[in-house]
Amino acid sequence: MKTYLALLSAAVLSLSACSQESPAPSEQPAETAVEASAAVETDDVSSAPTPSADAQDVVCNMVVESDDAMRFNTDEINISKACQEYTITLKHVGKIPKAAMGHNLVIAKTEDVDGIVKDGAAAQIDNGYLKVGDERIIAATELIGGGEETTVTVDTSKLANGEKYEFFCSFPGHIGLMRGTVNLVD
Ligand SMILES: [Cu+2]
Repeated sequence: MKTYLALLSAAVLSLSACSQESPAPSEQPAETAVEASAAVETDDVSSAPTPSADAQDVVCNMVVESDDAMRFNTDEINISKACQEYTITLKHVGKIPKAAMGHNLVIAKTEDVDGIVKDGAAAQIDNGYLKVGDERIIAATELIGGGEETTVTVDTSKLANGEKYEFFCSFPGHIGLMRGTVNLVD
């Protein structure tokens, strides 16, 4: 770039030298062009990639919808390893109240899902159908009904490479339709 600028400057100088008879205003556009090039080079340097700049490009949140048909609107959640925290907003776009069609979004290892759901059913609705203090749960939203929404933040340091994770709803009977995979991605 500097070589290019040097050449360009040389060209402008030689142009000026050879065109003494030309009216002065004709030199203006050429000089403006050089200044514009220099400005572009400065921008390039200031926007050079850094780790923090890359991290800002990563999306660390997602909205998941649930409905009166006992469905999530996605069957996978992809969490980037670059996210220290990942925020999931669960929306219930249906109309049926929590007591009859409540949904939550729970994340756990696949091997722990059945146990969490079983203990959750026994925990009753007041506890959001999750056993209090269940350490198998990596993250869980509260239980919501139609028209409501809630948010949970996932601490991604709790997710390990090579491990299988799922998200699901622990409302009794919902696991059959309301579960999907959680993938840790680059
Ligand atoms: Cu549900």
